[in-house]
Amino acid sequence: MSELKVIHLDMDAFYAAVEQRDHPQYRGKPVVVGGDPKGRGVVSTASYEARKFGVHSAMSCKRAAELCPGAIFLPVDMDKYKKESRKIHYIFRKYTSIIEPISIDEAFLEIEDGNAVDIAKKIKEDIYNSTGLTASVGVSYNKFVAKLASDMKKPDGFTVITYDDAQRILPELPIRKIWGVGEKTEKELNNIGIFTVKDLLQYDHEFLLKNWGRRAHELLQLCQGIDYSPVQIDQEIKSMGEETTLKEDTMDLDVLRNYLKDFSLAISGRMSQKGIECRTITVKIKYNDFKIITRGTTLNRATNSPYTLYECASEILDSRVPLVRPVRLIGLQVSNLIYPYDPVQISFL
Ligand code: TTP
Ligand code: MG
Repeated sequence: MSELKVIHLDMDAFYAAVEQRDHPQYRGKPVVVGGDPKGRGVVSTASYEARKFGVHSAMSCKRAAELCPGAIFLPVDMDKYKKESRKIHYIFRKYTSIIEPISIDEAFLEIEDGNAVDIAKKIKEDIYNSTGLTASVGVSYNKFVAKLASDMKKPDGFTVITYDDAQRILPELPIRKIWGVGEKTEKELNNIGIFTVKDLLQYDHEFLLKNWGRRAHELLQLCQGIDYSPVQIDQEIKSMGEETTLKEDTMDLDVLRNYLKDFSLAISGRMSQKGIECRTITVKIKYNDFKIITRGTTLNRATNSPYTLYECASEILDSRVPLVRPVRLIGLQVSNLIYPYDPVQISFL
């Protein structure tokens, strides 16, 4: 169980690093990729120089420009990042067949034969030699600890955490570092006096299990460095969507369009985080008699732009959804998903 065999790799400031590689004049400077400084759009990522000013992913570009007035704003060049992502995934495949891609720049690898620490070093070097980009790498005995490791010395980090190291390191960590502890759970735990992993481990386990059930069990396991989740090869989802049952049934197109606008933004955010694009966009409507209709469009070119999603969705709503009765539910779904590291495209490298 404590054998070091899992590697987690995550590229550093991925989109910004690609731009700095391709434009030497931007190296060492605060670079923000995504949107523009006039306040349109959101930050996809920021170089480490810009992060010192507090700029981070998903922040509005307007806010980023306020925090870092000298920032260089660059548009997202998805095709370029996808090409790099494919190169990186191609490198992974030279070393192991057990790969779980997590996003455009991140993956778990399991090493069955050989020394995972040596192999991880080789992969990191190989990535740098073939792309000129740095990855932060963690090696450990399970996925959870390997990810903690890769995050520890970013950027350009290389961290190995053994089982004994984990027993020493984990108790000192803030509880937020544990998988599944988001803002909401962190608050709940803080409210009962739990701020660190040690606090949780020392808390009355019976109380936690009684009140939180399975969630507490999982949390206690992770806090002790236990994670049995396997590195899974085929984790690709086939579609993503959002839907809402309306507070009041409606036939008002503006109200329905507004939902589609929100859904487009939310889905596009989730797609761009994973570097996924879609070709099919589907609107779902449930009328107040519970009859459901779905109408979709397939595009020639894959996209993850919120504007394109919204344009297609509202076009479908306007022209292909008869408003014969009040609507009680509206949804938007994207499918025909294209993954950034899609192996069929390797021959184009
Ligand atoms: P991350 O790995 O989360 O971030 P990063 O590589 O830029 O920085 P680091 O790992 O060093 O902390 O995401 C990878 C890429 O995914 C990122 O370069 C841009 C894109 N992305 C978005 O477009 N929107 C987002 O909200 C996030 C988090 C990432
Ligand atoms: Mg990254």
